[in-house]
Amino acid sequence: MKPQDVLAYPSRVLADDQRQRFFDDGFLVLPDYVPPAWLERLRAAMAELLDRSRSITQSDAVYVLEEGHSARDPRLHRVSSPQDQHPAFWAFMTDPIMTDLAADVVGPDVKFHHAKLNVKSGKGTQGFGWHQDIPAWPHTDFSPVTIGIYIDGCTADQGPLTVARGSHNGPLFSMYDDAGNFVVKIRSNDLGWLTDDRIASITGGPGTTLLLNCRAVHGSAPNKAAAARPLLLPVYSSADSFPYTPSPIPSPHQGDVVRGKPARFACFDTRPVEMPPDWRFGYKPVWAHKKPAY
Ligand SMILES: O=C(O)CCC(=O)C(=O)O
Repeated sequence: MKPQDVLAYPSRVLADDQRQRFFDDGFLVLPDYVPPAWLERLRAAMAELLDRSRSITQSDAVYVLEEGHSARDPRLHRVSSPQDQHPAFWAFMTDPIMTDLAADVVGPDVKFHHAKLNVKSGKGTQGFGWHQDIPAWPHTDFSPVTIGIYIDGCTADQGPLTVARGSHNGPLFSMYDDAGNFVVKIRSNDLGWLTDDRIASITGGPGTTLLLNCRAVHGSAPNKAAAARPLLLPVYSSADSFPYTPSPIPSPHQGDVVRGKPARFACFDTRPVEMPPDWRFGYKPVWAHKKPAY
């Protein structure tokens, strides 16, 4: 669904100016949006996953390990599809606290695509170079939104997510490197336009929530602080937005309509999108191309 059609529906969670700011800037920050009871539940679920990762010695389809990971001191960069690893995550992602919020920016019919939990353990080595998300999972339109929740909050030294204001209205950049690897990183010579005054660094207390349009240029530095910086990142789209390609982070829940009703017709935005590699026979994750990723 296109922004002008989304805006024709009444808002459920956001004030009108917040909604407009999301469409103008390509992102919106809601300080302390998720209440403590939910955060407690998510923390307990995350602790279980961290505990399970003790038996893992190499990054796999679920756990991306951070340097120094061991059974005694589990250290994670990411958990892929946390909603398939612990029911609390799926309960949260399908609760109106999330689906009504998503509806305010994608329209009343909301579809789940995928999710990850970027744990970013303390004193870490891995960040995320400047990139755009949509070339990794192209859709028929640009409605997909990532809703990021800082479970424990995020300070400036914890590698906060940084976003280039208004970049969702600019071009999509190549996510391939010169050798043809899909590295999900914009080449430095494509970033001449990125001046400091355009960069928003998203910090905040526990439960602070970020809505991020799928075209927005963003990234983050490694977490240099002692404490981990868990950021839960479910992705939703309008129900009438359909992915062109298999998801790099698959889930049995991909395509579930979590609010409203399924669409019978697809919405098309004909601005071009670079296609990712053919992942039908397996996904080579970004972290497998090089280390550290930032
Ligand atoms: O966790 C972060 O700091 C950045 C995450 C990100 O950019 C991504 O997963 O696409």
